[in-house]
Parts: sequence; C-alpha cells; structure tokens
Amino acid sequence: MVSELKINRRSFLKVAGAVGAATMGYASLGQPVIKALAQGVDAAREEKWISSVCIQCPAGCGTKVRVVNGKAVKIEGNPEHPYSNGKLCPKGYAGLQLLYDVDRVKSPLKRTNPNKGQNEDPKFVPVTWDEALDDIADRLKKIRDEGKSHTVAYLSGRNRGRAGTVWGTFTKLYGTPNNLGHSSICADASKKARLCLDGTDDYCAYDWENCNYVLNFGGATLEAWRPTNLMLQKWAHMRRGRPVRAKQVIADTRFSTTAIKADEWLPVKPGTDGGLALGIAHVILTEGLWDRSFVGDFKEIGRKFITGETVANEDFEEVWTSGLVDWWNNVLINFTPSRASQITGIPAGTIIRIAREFATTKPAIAGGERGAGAHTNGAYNHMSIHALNALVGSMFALGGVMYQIGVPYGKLPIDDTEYMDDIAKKVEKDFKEHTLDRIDKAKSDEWPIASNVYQNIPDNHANGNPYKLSVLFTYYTNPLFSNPNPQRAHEAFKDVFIVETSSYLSETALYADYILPDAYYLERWQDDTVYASTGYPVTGLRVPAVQPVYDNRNSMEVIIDLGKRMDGKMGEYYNALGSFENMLHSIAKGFETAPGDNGVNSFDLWAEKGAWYKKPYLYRYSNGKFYEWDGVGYNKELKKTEETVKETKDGKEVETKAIKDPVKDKLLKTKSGKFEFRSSKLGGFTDNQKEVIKKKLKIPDLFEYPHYEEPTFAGKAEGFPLHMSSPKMITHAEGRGANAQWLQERFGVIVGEGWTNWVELNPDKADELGIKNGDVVWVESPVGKVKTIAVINPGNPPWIVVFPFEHGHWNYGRYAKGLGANPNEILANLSDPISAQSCTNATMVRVYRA
Ligand SMILES: Nc1nc2c(c(=O)[nH]1)N[C@H]1C(S)=C(S)[C@@H](COP(=O)(O)OP(=O)(O)OC[C@H]3O[C@@H](n4cnc5c(=O)[nH]c(N)nc54)[C@H](O)[C@@H]3O)O[C@H]1N2
Ligand SMILES: Nc1nc2c(c(=O)[nH]1)N[C@H]1C(S)=C(S)[C@@H](COP(=O)(O)OP(=O)(O)OC[C@H]3O[C@@H](n4cnc5c(=O)[nH]c(N)nc54)[C@H](O)[C@@H]3O)O[C@H]1N2
Ligand code: SF4
Ligand SMILES: [Mo]
Repeated sequence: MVSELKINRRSFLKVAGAVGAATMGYASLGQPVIKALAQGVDAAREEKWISSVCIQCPAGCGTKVRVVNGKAVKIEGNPEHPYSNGKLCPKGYAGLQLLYDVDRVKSPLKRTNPNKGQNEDPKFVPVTWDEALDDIADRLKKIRDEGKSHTVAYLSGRNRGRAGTVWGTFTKLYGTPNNLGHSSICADASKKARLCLDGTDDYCAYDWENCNYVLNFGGATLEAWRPTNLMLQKWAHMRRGRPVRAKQVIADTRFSTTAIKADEWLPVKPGTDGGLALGIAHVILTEGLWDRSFVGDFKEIGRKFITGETVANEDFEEVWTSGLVDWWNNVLINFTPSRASQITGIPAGTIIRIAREFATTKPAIAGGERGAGAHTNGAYNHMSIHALNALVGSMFALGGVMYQIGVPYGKLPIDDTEYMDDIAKKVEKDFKEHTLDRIDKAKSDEWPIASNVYQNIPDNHANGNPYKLSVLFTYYTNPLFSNPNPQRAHEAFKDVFIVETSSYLSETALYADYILPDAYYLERWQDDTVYASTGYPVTGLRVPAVQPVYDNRNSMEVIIDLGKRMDGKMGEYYNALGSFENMLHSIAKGFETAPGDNGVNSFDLWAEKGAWYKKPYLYRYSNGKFYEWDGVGYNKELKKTEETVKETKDGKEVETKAIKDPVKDKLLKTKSGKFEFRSSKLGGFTDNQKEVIKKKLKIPDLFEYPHYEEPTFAGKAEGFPLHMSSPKMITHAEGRGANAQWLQERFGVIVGEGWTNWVELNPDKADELGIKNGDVVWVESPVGKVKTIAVINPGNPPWIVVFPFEHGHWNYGRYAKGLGANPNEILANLSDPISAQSCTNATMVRVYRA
C-alpha cells in the first residue's frame, strides 16, 4: 500500500541544468533505460507479476507487469481484462521507458525565476512536499478570503476513474466552477451529436463482435479509434474469426493504415462526411430500404420517399423515431447522390451502392471519430452519420450501437456535499443561475451543450473575459503543446500561477510555479473505468508495480493532503476522508453484491486480477421491441406502465397517475423518448441560445436537423492551397509519448521514418512543388510556419497534406526535445459551434522547400 511505502528520497536532479542541456545523440538514447532495467536482475531473483492498466491512450487496457527484484522489466496484456485479452498495442509495452525516463522530475520543484517564456530558465529549486503544499494552501486560502475562489481552475486531460471524483470534490468544496477538461480538443463532436439525437451525452459503444458492415467516417480503427487494442482484435475477428466476413468501408481524407486494410476506401474531401451520410440517407429513403420496425412506415403500403416531393406528416407513422418527415422535407428531399457526390468527391454510383449495401447487410454500424468531427461542421457531420444507425434499425440491436453501462461501484466513504460551506454553495448557485461563468464559458448561452471549451481558455484569460485566472492546476494535459496555436497559451499563461502535477518536464511544466510530480501509472493506485466502447461495464485497477523511482507521489494522495491543509469544512472533509485508498476500498464494496464475470467480488480480488467486468449487454432491440437481460436471455420487454404516485400537496396526500417509460428512461433519453431526426435538445434552446448558435451557422434555419453545413477552412480565403490533417500514428501516445524511445525508433511504421514526424505529399503534388522525398520543407498556414521533412506518399490525394502529431517538443526531457515539429503551431483556433470541438482538420497550408 502506498501509504505504507517508505519513499526513497534520492539526491535531487539539478533540473535547471537539465532543462538547458543539449539533446543527446540517438546512439546513446536507450542506454539509461537498459541500465535501469538490468540493475538487480542478477541478484537472487524475487519475481512477481502485478496487475495494472495502461494509460498511453484512453483505451484502459489491463496489463500485467513483471517485476524482478523491485524493477519492472516487462509489461504484458492482462489475459483477465476483456479489452486486452493478453495483448497490447505497441505503446503499452513502452510504458517501461517512461517509468525509467531519467529526466523525470525527481522531487517537488519551486520556480525561482518569476519571468516565464519559451526561453526562460524557470530556475527550479527542489523543495519538500510539506513546503510546497503549505505554500500552495496559503495562496488558495488568501484567494478564497478575497472572494475570488472562482479564479482558481483545474485543467485535466486523463481524469481516469476516481481522479475525476477527487478533483471534482476539490473544486466543489473550494468554490470554483472551473473544473475543466480537454474533451473539446479531443472528440466531443461525436458525443454531442449523439446527445442531440438519442439523448446520451457520450461516445457510442458498438457490438463489433456481431456486426456485418461497418461504415466508418474518419475513425482510424487500426491506428487510434478507441479502444485501439480491442479494435485491432475485433477487426481481426470480424474478418477471419467467424464464418461471415464483415465488410469495412472507410471514409478518410488520407490513405491511412485503416484505409489500406479496409475493403473499400472512400477518399472524401475534408469536412464533407455529413454530405456523404446525407446522400446515403437519401438513397435509403427513396429506395425504401429503411428499417420499418424501428422507423415506421407510410400508411400507404409500399410507398417510398420520392426525390423533390414533400411528404405530409400524417402520411407516415413513426415507431421509435420522431421528426423523419420534417427531416426529409427540410434536408433530405433534394440531397441526391449526385449532390452528395459534388460535395464529397465520391462518385454518385458508389454512394448509391454503399447505401444499398449498408441498409441491407444487417447488422450494420455507421460511426467514426475525429476525422468527421474535428471540423467547423463536426457535430452536424456526426449527427448525419448517427442518423444512419436509426434508419437501418441498429440502435441497441445485435451487432449495433449501444451506450456504455456504468460500473456498479459502492458508495464513496463520505458525501462531499455535506462539507460545502457558504462560499462553495454560493459559487455553485451562481454558476447554475448563469451569473457566474466558467473561464471557458462552457454551459453559458454561448456554449449551452459543450462540456468544455479548452482551446479558448488562453484567450479568455488574456482578455479577462469573463475574468482572469489566478491559479491553474494542470493534471495530465499540456495546454502549451496540444492546443491549436499553442503560442496563444505561451503568451497568456505568463501571469497565471501554475501548479503542474506531471513528473515529465513538459512545455506546461516550464511555465509552472510548482511541480508536484505524480507517481507514474506503474507506481500508483488508481481505478480505471473504460470509456464508451463495448457497452458492458469494465473497470481495471492499477496496483503499484514498483515503488516510486524518485520522490514522486500519487496526485490523488497529494490533493487530499493539500485539502487537509485547508481551513473549515473543506479541511474537515479531507481529514474525514483520510486517503485515496479509502475511496478505492469503498467503491470496490459494490462488487460484493455484483461479482464480475471473473469472480471479482472484493478489493483484493480486483487488485489481484486487475479487472472487474460484466457481460452481456443489458438491453437489446429486436423487431420493434426493446428487451432487458433477465439473467438468462433478453426476455423482459421494456414497456410503458401506468403507476399511481402518492404526493403531498398543500399538506394533503394526493394520488396521481404517472406513465413510466423505461425506453425513455434508459435508452432513448430524449424529450420524445424516441430517436429524434429533429433534435428537441437543439430545438429546446432558449431564444438567446438559439440566436447565438444560429449566428455561427451557414444554414441557421436547419439548426435542429442533421444537415450539411459547409465547412470553414482557415487559410482558404488567403489562398493557402492544401488541406492539412495531423492524425495519430499507432506509435503515438497523444502529446505525451515522444520520450518513448522504442516507439520513436519505428514512429512511422508505414512510411519508414523514425525520431521525427514529417509531411506527406502526393507524388504529383510534390513534383508540381519541386519537392523530393526527404527534402526539408516549410509548412505554412495563416498562423505561422514550421520546418520538417517531406515524405512522398502515392496513396494520398493531391489536395491533402498529412502531418502526424506528437513531435516538436521544446521541452519534455532529452529523448523528446527537439524531434520533428508540432503541427499545432500552425493550426488556427476554430471550434464547432454546437459541440465546441476544436477543428484540428480545418487549416489549409502551403508547403515549400526550405
Ligand atoms: N495510437 C493512438 N491511439 C489513440 C490515441 C493516441 O494518441 N494514439 N489517442 C486516443 C484519443 S484521445 C482519441 S480522441 C482517439 C481518436 O481516434 P481517431 O479519431 O480515430 O484518430 P485521429 O487520428 O485523430 O483521426 C482519425 C482520422 O481522421 C482522418 N481525417 C482527417 N480529416 C478528415 C475528414 O475530413 N474526413 C474524414 N472522413 N477523415 C478525416 C485522419 O486522416 C485520420 O486517419 O484515438 C485514441 N487512440
Ligand atoms: N494536431 C493535433 N493536435 C491534437 C490531436 C491530434 O490528433 N492532432 N489530438 C487531440 C486529442 S484527441 C487529445 S485527447 C489531446 C491531448 O492533449 P493533452 O490533454 O494536452 O494531452 P497530452 O498532450 O498527452 O499531454 C499530457 C500531459 O500529461 C503529462 N503526464 C504524463 N504522465 C503523467 C502522469 O502520470 N501524471 C500526470 N499528472 N501527468 C502526466 C505529460 O507531462 C503531458 O504534459 O490532443 C489533441 N491535440
Ligand atoms: S490501446 Fe491504449 S491503453 Fe491499450 S495498450 Fe495501447 S496505448 Fe495502452
Ligand atoms: Mo482525444
């Protein structure tokens, strides 16, 4: 247990020197790790395998860590975790190199140079944990006493499991609405599209196992789309592991690994996925291929939709959907395959064929991720895509689309709400009543359904709009690097007091006033509930495989420790809570009454096996009806019932009749209890919210419908000729994996590059520009220019430039620093008006020899 571990305080790294140190040559890069791994292995061997969970990406794969004489020497997939099944993607294995990265921060550090900037040495000095936490607590108390608690913000990337609870409680009790996440620079467009149409504010979960046809719009199944490791396994299963071979059709702007391996690649023009989906919907309706049990039918037998002809609402009876006729009359009526072809560049004949295949090869899934989403029309693209799932009856069907069921965790040890003092309560009330905005303005009239607007924080802070931040805690996120146009944050964050929790010297760390170095994931306790993916609930547990290599502490324990130093009720809460491990033990109590499929019914078994999960999925749609799993089969139909509810009105007990609609409560959580082709979520906005949103749209009158909004591209008006995308490689772990040397060696698996990123150009385009393979080139956008190398890729269309993400670090230790270039430095800060998704794929560039 961490609380019982004796932390080994070693001599402190002179970080000031390390920050300025020159990058080492490639030949010597692997040496420190190999040495670290070798130490102790020769002595009398004490060997064990510890359960953990990978965190190079958000898939949440369970791992087993081989520990020899206290050193982690190998990471394998945990065979007991249903996402890993004993396997990992390449990144999972590289965790060892991150654990033993010699440039990790080795103790709490305090900044002594007040000036901040890319070329400013922070002049960090080591301090003790007590010194750092006392000082930060004093600062927080003072800000609170001045009535400015809302100016303290917490910004996170990977808030796995109870991390979200710990930070959520801290901000709630302290009294700030600024519990901020990175989801808007991640993949919120698909989530919010789903919220608008079927009422679930989450990514879709999919039954790949039983699916026969996949129509994928910009999800990189074999490189990134989560959960990558499981996706790789499911792909193989769908193609070779069963008698029926599923068809994979991929719309992507580049010839990705996924496109290479798919049955069919649709090289769509950037940002036009919604147009493709709507063209397919038009064919499904005009050819009478929709699923009648789910969608309903014309009263007149055999009638179909006819291009150009409106339909009267009373002529069509819908079953589990609503708004179809309005959608047809307003959006689809003239959205013919030839119109879709003009928009997308995909031939009309192909669109017709794909529509027929998709609607008749059941079960079929339409999905995708950031390709379709990271555009100025991202949410409407994803709405148009998701609507296809309803048209063919795939919602909750075998081989179709579900949502992720939560894990039946036990209650937390204590209820934080009881420890809210007047300041905390007032802030909560003011935020709910919209008299106090968050720094990113999410949930305000400007962004009514956005979860976060991460990319706007630097500008909002710089402009004091709605106010200036005083303190910024950063946990697992790097706003000075992974943001579009991060130069904005370089300027804006000079005057914020930053408390960074990473033990990697990131760009954000270089701006930190304090670094409170987290224990790495192989050194800490942490639960890890999986993201929406397979539908059935899964949670893994990280058990410390090794003692912290340096003087690092689990950020969860550190925040609780900081809380204990606060006055009043907040301090009382943390003293009553005790430790993070208490939380984990409490939530595991839920397993006592709900044992997992692998028999896990206690904390100890969870820790031993590393995973709790429960199959099969709870709900199933079939032939017009929804059913619930009753332990044997999907036998229990979800039906509306009338219930008598007793209420007390004016002191008297009165009985009222209430309709209970389990489908609406559990599955289609919209106002109508149906899948809505005309969104009541959007239609239900206040007049002010509608006005704000409509101003940002090109076709404001259609704002309630999945429709085609022409995408906006930064640089198009100025004549920048090429569309840039910066996708993920299988070797790439968001902005934080460039120090994994094994992965760097083979970073470009397909293009044969390592230790750098590059820009891919089509050969004809390269000829036209006089660029050869390996040439050093400038990539320039309206935002700026960066230098990298050109790779000629004959697979890509001539209008696209592919510039993988992860490199271009100007900090992050000796292995990562100075490799390649950061495409974000030339990305314009554009956001999708509905979801606030940051538009990574919407900047145009020119490329020329340097
Ligand atoms: N290897 C790896 N896997 C990861 C991660 C990682 O860092 N590395 N991170 C995880 C995270 S946080 C996320 S959010 C997911 C993201 O998962 P994905 O969304 O699948 O990944 P991306 O590479 O961001 O984008 C997917 C594809 O969109 C394509 N694309 C660009 N523009 C367009 C367009 O206009 N239309 C279409 N149809 N395609 C387009 C790109 O070429 C790319 O192949 O990946 C997760 N998995
Ligand atoms: N151009 C381009 N930009 C992108 C993307 C893209 O595909 N192309 N992808 C986008 C997507 S999908 C996402 S999700 C975001 C991700 O963007 P961010 O949320 O910024 O995540 P990372 O860039 O991975 O940075 C994570 C930080 O976590 C810190 N860290 C690492 N390990 C630990 C730990 O154990 N504890 C703590 N406390 N900190 C740790 C590292 O120091 C690092 O600074 O990037 C987005 N930006
Ligand atoms: S898919 Fe993600 S969580 Fe799983 S092994 Fe790969 S990087 Fe780790
Ligand atoms: Mo993401």
